[in-house]
Amino acid sequence: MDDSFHPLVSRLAEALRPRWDDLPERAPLAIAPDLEEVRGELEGEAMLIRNQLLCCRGLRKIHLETARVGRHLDILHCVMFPDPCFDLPLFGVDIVAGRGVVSAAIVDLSPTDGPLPAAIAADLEAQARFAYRQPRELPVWGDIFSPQVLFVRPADAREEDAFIADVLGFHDVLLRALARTEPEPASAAGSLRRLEGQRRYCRHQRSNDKTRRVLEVAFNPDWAERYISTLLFDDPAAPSP
Ligand code: BLA
Repeated sequence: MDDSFHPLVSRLAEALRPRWDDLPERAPLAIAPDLEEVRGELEGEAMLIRNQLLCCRGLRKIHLETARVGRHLDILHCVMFPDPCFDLPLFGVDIVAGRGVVSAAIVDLSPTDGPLPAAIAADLEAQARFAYRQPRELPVWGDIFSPQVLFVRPADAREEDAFIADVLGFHDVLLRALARTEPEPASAAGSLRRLEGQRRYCRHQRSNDKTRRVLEVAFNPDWAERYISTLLFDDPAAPSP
C-alpha cells in the first residue's frame, strides 16, 4: 500500500514532530518491538499502524500514533502524559477519518487534579479559536475533558486547516506551561492526586468502545485489549521519589 494517510492526519503529525525536537532531556521511550510498526490486512485492504514514544523533563510519555485500520479508516492519536510531579494537564488529540471524510476531531488539555491550573486556563482562553459549523457531543466517559475541549466534525478544507492551527494552539499552551513549571516531590499530596487523575483519565479512555471495536475487528479482541491497556492507555506507575 502507499503509506500516505488522510492529509489531515499526515499534516498534523508533521506539524507536531518538530515541536518536540528541542524538549529538555528528550529521550526515546522503549516500545514493544512488535507494536512500533504493525502491518496487517483486512478484507484485502492493507493496514498500517506507526507508533512513536518519547519522554522529556516533565512529560513521562509522549505518544504519537498514525494509522490506517479497517476499511480506509485513518487515525491520528496523540497523548502527552505529564510526570505527575508537575502540575500540568494531559494533552490529547484524536482524528478519525473514514473514506476521506473526517468524522471526529478532538483536542483538549485535560485536568489531572480539579480544574485546570489558572495560568493554563487563561492562556487557553486567550487562543483564537475557529467557529466550527458542526460541533459534536461528548460521550458519557468524556467527563475527563476540560470545559475548553474542542470536539468537531470539520465541515470542509478550511475547517481542517483551522483544526490544525487550534491543535497547535493547545499544544503550545502546554509547552509554555512545561517551561515554567518546577516539580513537586513524588510524595507530595498534589503529585499523588495527579497520578490518580491520570489513572482515571486512562480508565475512561479505555472505556471508549469505538476505539476498541475498530481494533477488535481489524485484529482480534485479545490483541485490542493488549494494545489499549499496554500502549494507548496503560496505568501510570507511581513516580520514583
Ligand atoms: C471516537 N475513536 C473514535 C471513533 C473511532 C475511534 C473509530 C469513532 C469516530 C466517530 O465517532 O466519528 C478509533 N481512535 C480510534 C482508534 C485509535 C484512536 C482505533 O485513537 C487508536 C488506535 N480518543 C483518543 C484520544 C481522545 C479520544 C486521545 O484516543 C481525546 C483526546 C477521543 N475518540 C475520542 C472521542 C470519540 C472518539 C471523544 C467519540 C466517541 C463517541 O462519540 O462515542
